Amino acid sequence: MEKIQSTCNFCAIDCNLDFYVEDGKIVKTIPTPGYPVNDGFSCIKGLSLSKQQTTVKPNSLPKIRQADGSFKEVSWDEGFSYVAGKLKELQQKYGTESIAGISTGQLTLEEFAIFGHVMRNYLQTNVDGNTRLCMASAAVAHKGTYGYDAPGYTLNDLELSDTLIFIGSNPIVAHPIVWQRVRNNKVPGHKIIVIDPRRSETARNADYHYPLKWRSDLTLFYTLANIIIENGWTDHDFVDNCTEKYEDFAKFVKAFPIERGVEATGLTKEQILELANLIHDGKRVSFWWTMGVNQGYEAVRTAQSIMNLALLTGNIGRPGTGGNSVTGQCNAMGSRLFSNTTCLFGGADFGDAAERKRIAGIIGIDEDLLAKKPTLPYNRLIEGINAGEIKGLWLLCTNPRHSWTNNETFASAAKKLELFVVQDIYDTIESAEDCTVYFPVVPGLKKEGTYINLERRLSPMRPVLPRGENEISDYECILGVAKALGMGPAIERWETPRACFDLLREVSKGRPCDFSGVKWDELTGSHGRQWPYPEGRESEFADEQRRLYEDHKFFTPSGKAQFVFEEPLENPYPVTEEFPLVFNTGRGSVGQWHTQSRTKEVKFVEDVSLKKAYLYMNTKRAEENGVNEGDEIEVYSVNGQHARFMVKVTDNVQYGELFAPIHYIECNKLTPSNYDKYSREPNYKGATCRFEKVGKE
Ligand SMILES: Nc1nc2c(c(=O)[nH]1)N[C@H]1C(S)=C(S)[C@@H](COP(=O)(O)OP(=O)(O)OC[C@H]3O[C@@H](n4cnc5c(=O)[nH]c(N)nc54)[C@H](O)[C@@H]3O)O[C@H]1N2
Ligand SMILES: Nc1nc2c(c(=O)[nH]1)N[C@H]1C(S)=C(S)[C@@H](COP(=O)(O)OP(=O)(O)OC[C@H]3O[C@@H](n4cnc5c(=O)[nH]c(N)nc54)[C@H](O)[C@@H]3O)O[C@H]1N2
Ligand code: SF4
Ligand SMILES: [Mo]
Repeated sequence: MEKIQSTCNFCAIDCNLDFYVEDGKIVKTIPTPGYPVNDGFSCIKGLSLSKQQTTVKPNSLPKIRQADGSFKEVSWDEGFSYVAGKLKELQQKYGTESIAGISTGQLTLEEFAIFGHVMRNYLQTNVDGNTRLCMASAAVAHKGTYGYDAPGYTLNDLELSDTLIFIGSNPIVAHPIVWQRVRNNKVPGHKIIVIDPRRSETARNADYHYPLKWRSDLTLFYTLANIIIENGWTDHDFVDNCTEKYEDFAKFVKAFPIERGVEATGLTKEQILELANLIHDGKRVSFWWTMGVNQGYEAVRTAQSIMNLALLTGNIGRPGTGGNSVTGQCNAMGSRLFSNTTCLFGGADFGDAAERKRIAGIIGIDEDLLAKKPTLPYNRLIEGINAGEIKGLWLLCTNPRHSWTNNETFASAAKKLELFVVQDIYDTIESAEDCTVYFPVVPGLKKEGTYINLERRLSPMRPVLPRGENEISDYECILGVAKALGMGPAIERWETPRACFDLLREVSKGRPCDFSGVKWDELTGSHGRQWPYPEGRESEFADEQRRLYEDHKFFTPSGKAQFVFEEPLENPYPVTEEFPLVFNTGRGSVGQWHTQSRTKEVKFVEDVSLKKAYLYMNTKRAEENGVNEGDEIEVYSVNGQHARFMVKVTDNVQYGELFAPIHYIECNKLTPSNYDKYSREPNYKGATCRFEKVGKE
């Protein structure tokens, strides 16, 4: 029996697992003991990865749609030439930007780098990723406050903090290992605080829960800042030496007296004061935010208002502190820096002349062939397809027919495309229904590459299972199309994931994310490596759990962190008489993953979760409307759509909200086409709605 260590490619924890393989089959999976992230633990999703052995069809070939609507199976070479030919033809006929790509934070570093190279550099067009649906707000917020998209914490900080504040974050369901680490916390009297309108699983297990009104976080955090400043609780030593714009910020938050906070959040004066005192009393306060913050109409400023509190109280760069964003997908951190979509490889702006020259030299192309501007954001791509401006789309490792906000807009777009390539491990996903080409690639268990987890740790994916006939990876598939496009010398240095990894190592040199000291072979079977890890200085960075900002130097030109703030906006979807309820959305259970294409990989999920869409309704609301557990309701959204759900009655949601798990396509039928203005991330948790009970047949 052979033991192969690899990385779980579901969530951003990037647990490492030891797969025991016999005769080409996984016979046992054990979370890697001693791995600094998950040390012998994992959740059910990682333990169930071996089910891909049976759920993913072996030896599949590409399929091309024929004139009569049927599919014809073709060889990989035919598939590559067909797609390459069509991409070029569309560009010639309709213009360079008439084709686009949508990528993901669930591929390896090497896979989205080569995709970004082919589509953004060589074909000079737009590629966005599902990272836009998830981490874009955090990325923009980090850049503004810290000067670079660099969350500074290490997971150890969860064990070292005396005051842990989770904001719009439900780790018990979404990041079980984060919760495991919280439970390992031995600091005497440490406090767990949750800020979430819903009494989420995490809120139910916390010491304090502040059930504020939806989208009122920004006003709450400015109010808290005002209380802290007025009471003289500012850490002046830190603020004076390490930050800029404090005076302006202090002046600005004067307009947020406690009454304003009470009015906006629905919390009492006593609750807000209690929270301010908890922050002040803590010696090591850490703030952790996730999608309840990132997915709003003023998400970037809200994320920054959290970082402002950390700066104000000097809770950064020390053990157990930080204004910390928790990442969602296994490699969202990698895609933010290396997908060539919103920044050059390694994080610089597209206009940075010195970086352009350096990067072009490393990857072996003419400088002019590097992408010249950030990609159009996701919503502009979908709008562009619906407007008939974009005619070709290459979609990989994401399922927007289900996950995109106001998802009927994707359904109509998919029907308008002349070329619609879907590259996935399951041809049954909703997005593949209207595709014109389907590329079946192998799952993570059969490929190699690198992931970067939420605390900046590079982690290896290594092939666990042998490949069958015709089985190729995403990397090889993209490379195949690249060659068929005639990229010639422009793709010569990209022959394998390992070669690509070496290019990216070189590219990262001198950047904040410098991982030039991480070698492919050394990463195999290792404890992973957090960036930065510069070549030649390995001994300085030998510690396995490192945090940034310990030296109090940030990545802004002045080296100081910035207070960034702005007057809160009007909610674009306030509750009204017509739409009196908030339509809150999020993760339903530990075993369910996003659009559920991979749920078949997870043990027990099929048995314990409902096949049909459901949502949660407050007990009082249900009683008033004569709705019982198991009844069906039709929900009418402010976006003009309606959909049917089964009701679960609970006191864990507020009277004014419905909570719909995202794992059913009905959920995003009802979410709005509305975005944060800086990050263009969808306001996924912000729709309003009304409902009617459906008579039982
Ligand atoms: N089992 C499982 N785990 C997952 C995933 C999965 O699909 N399944 N997906 C992964 C991914 S990609 C991501 S991004 C993460 C997401 O992880 P989380 O962000 O933790 O999960 P969500 O349930 O989307 O949202 C968290 C909370 O935000 C709250 N919320 C809604 N509106 C507001 C508001 O206005 N203010 C505040 N403060 N809170 C609000 C919701 O009530 C919800 O409890 O999970 C990752 N882990
Ligand atoms: N209302 C609402 N909507 C949301 C959210 C929310 O909180 N509320 N959250 C948003 C967030 S944070 C996210 S991250 C998105 C997620 O949305 P999606 O990315 O659309 O969801 P997934 O189901 O993870 O899709 C991944 C796809 O990749 C395929 N796949 C798996 N492994 C491989 C591989 O190795 N190669 C290839 N080519 N394919 C593979 C899977 O079969 C699946 O079809 O949803 C967003 N949508
Ligand atoms: S889904 Fe996340 S927590 Fe669960 S095993 Fe995978 S990486 Fe670990
Ligand atoms: Mo996500």
